[in-house]
Amino acid sequence: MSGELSPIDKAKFVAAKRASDLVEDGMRVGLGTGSTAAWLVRCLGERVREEGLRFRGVPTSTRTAELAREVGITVISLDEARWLDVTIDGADEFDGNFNLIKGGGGALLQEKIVATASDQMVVIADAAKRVEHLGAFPLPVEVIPFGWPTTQALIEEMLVSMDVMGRNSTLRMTGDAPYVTDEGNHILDLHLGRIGDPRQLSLVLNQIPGVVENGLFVDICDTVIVGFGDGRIELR
Ligand code: ABF
Repeated sequence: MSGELSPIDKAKFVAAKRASDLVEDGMRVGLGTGSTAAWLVRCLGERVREEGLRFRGVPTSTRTAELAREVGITVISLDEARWLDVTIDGADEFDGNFNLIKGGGGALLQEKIVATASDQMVVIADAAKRVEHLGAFPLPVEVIPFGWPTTQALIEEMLVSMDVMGRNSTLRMTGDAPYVTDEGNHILDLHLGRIGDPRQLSLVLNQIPGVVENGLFVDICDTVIVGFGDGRIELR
């Protein structure tokens, strides 16, 4: 399945492959979104086909749901599962305290709900995602379309009193139109440079009317499996 891969894809693949071994018969498993999570879904599909592994997956996006069905995974909704044994997902950045930035793929809302409903969250990532301080990757914030420029202004005003370097934000676009999430919302990407206190920022962002959820995952991730281009993995 992995064939001849570029170093970055190899890193994602080996992390995903190692994480796929954590899944056991009977489990309910949150399936993340993004290119690393897609490797995980393919690896799990292979185990279903070749070993007869029986588990149920709760996808975090329509993209992941489609791929999971395609590779033979039994897909159920979070309503049916209620609670999950483990969620395995990618990330855009992770720091030494397992704080994450997620949402570059636009699926942060379902990803956060599913991860929070899990006994364990395992992040799979290539080594380039490890950072000293979160924030070089723009922080995605999902906002209601109604009045989004007002929400954006409120966010930028609030950032003045936060421990961050940059303060501007951009509406994520798909071509000429605003990007629309699976829940029908838009995404503002906050260009912060460096986030001094992820927990505080996350709490304050979620108090602003119009903000649905933000891409900071604090105290949610339990383990990070890091993949390297030469095929090595590290468990943290
Ligand atoms: C999802 O996919 C995200 O929350 C994150 O934005 C992204 C990571 O993508 P990739 O695995 O393609 O780098 O997990």
